[in-house]
Amino acid sequence: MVVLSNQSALNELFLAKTCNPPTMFTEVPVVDLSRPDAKTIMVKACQEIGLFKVVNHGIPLEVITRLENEALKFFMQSQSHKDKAGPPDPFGYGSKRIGTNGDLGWVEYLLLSTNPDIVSPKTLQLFHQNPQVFRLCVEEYIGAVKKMCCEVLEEMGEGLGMGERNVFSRMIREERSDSCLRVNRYPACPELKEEGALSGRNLIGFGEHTDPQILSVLRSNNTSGLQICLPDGTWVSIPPDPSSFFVNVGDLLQVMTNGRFRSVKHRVLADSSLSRLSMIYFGGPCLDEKIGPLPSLVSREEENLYRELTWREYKNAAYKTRLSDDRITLFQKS
Ligand code: GA4
Repeated sequence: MVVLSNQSALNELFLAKTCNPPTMFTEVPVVDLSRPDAKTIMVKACQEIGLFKVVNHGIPLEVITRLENEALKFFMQSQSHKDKAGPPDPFGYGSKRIGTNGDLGWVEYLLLSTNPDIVSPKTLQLFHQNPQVFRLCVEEYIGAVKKMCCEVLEEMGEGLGMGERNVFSRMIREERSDSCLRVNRYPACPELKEEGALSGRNLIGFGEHTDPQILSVLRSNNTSGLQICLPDGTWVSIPPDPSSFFVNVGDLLQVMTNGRFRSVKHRVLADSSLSRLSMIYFGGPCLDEKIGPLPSLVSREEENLYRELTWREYKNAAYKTRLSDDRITLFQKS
């Protein structure tokens, strides 16, 4: 359980203004991966919103629940036990602190590399109680989500009319692809509904940000909390759906599509009575991959909006920023 030790730290987690109950976004585009119109719907969604929901994704429910249960078992351990697997640098267990630059959230989490060769001593600690089972569940889940992520990226390639459909997916399929898995638990915060100063306020679980990688694939339990920022600047809540996956565009995909796709700003708010558990796969390329607008996606009349950087350069710079910073400007041409 996350315990915030002092009132000032807690205060930092409240949104500046008390907001009205958030608007539920009922128009989340739905991509049925088994249908021929999947590519058209996802391209439109990436251009207009930066997020869509995937149904008929082919990932067995057991693969999801096996990892979810193992993660819950880990989070239910004592704080001192969990802390042995942290702090994340960058992989391992973390609580309240996000990144290394002072961001805080009402959240505890596990960050894991998807590369089985990168097993830090902390990650070993994490697998300590039941090493085989947890590890197998993580590998099984990553294998399934990565496959689906590549399928989505190939549909996108086709939907964008690119000659080769695997331009994006091959970056993720690469053996040295720098992808990661994050498991977040947002504990319920009963103080939000009790009488008193905290009641009716909004508590930040994970502050607003865009994801730096190519594509993020999220699955959560049935607790709401995820919000996205629409192009007009309004924040809306995404109704949870544990049987589906939510896919959002990351910064690298915005850059490669020369701004055609939108790396969507999102955040998570804590709930007063329900805890939220989400598992997010961040699909990224190899550290040495050069990223810039793809010539096949920039028409003759258009200008390149971004310069070229390797993922290593962008990632190193991004990790020095605060969560809410606009990192994509690092790519912008001066
Ligand atoms: C946001 C997306 C992923 O969760 C993450 C995050 C990372 C971290 O938690 O260490 C970052 C954040 C994320 C972007 C800016 C930096 C790095 C925290 C932070 C303040 C794992 C990622 O790749 O970038």
